[in-house]
Amino acid sequence: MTFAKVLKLSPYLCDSMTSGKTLLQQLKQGDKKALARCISIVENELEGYEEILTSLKINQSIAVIGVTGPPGAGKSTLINAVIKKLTADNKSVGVIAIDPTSPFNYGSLLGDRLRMAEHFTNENVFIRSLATRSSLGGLSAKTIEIVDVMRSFPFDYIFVETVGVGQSEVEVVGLADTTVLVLVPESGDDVQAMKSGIMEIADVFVVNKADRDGANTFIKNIIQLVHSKSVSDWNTPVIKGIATKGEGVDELIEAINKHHKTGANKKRSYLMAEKAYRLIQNSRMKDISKQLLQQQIEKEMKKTDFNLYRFVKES
Ligand SMILES: Nc1nc2c(ncn2[C@@H]2O[C@H](COP(=O)(O)OP(=O)(O)OP(=O)(O)O)[C@@H](O)[C@H]2O)c(=O)[nH]1
Ligand SMILES: [Mg+2]
Repeated sequence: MTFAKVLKLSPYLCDSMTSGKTLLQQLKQGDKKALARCISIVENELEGYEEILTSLKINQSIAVIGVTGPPGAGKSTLINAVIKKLTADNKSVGVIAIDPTSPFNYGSLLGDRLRMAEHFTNENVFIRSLATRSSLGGLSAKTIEIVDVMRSFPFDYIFVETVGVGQSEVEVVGLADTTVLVLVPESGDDVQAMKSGIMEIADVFVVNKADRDGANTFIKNIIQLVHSKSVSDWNTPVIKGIATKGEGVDELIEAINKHHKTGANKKRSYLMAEKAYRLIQNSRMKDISKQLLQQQIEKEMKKTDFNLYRFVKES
């Protein structure tokens, strides 16, 4: 389908589109309205969404930074402080805050909005919340697609905030070039429990809320763990932060830039494969529902020669 058709068919595209320019051209040129429309089309799988995805001119050189960590660790506050510095330096920043599906985190969306609100009017900042649809609670195919739409816009940096609970912080690795893990002094027990997964996923550690008791001891422990686990030639920084005061923000930006220049490129094909795997999984499983399987199985089980493996093979 051509974009002329997309423009005609999609209810999300309005008349204000200037003639001759396609939505994707506008996206590439940094039109925020076009970006918002493309995201809506992709998010809601409206007419023409596959055409948008297959025609994207994805800029692989944009730094995509995953920011993860336990609920309330200060991820949004930190991103907020980083945006402040980057935009003062005339950089453009996109943020996707992935809403946790758990109702316990429901309030955080509103919180994020308020905390980041001061940037909503800044033309170099684009913030979007996204509901994950992944039933596993991890990285959803939708998130991958929307980050790629964002990558087709001339951002300098894209931040993806996810709440790291169990598996999900491991899965964010497949999405981001650089993964920042935000911990707080109280995270001690969590780190012990999740040690193996956590150490491998993070490219940069931030121990936030360093104004609290136990921060220095916790930082020392993290540094020890990081060094004992280090497998690559990337020297994983452990940054002491007080996001509410903007402390540690310069160091974080420096670490992100450094990692983007050195470490990130090495992971590129690995990350692509991770994303391809998830997208293929998503598209192949699209028509498969457990409910339907149960209905079919109930019918098949009435036959005396029912065999699950034959059933699967024939499905
Ligand atoms: N004392 C102290 N409080 C902080 C610091 N950074 C953030 N906070 C506070 O911690 C609370 C949670 O901060 P958020 O930025 O919403 O944390 P988050 O990790 O984004 O939270 P979720 O998105 O809900 O997981 C807020 O009340 C912040 O003001 C810090 O460095 N020191
Ligand atoms: Mg948040």
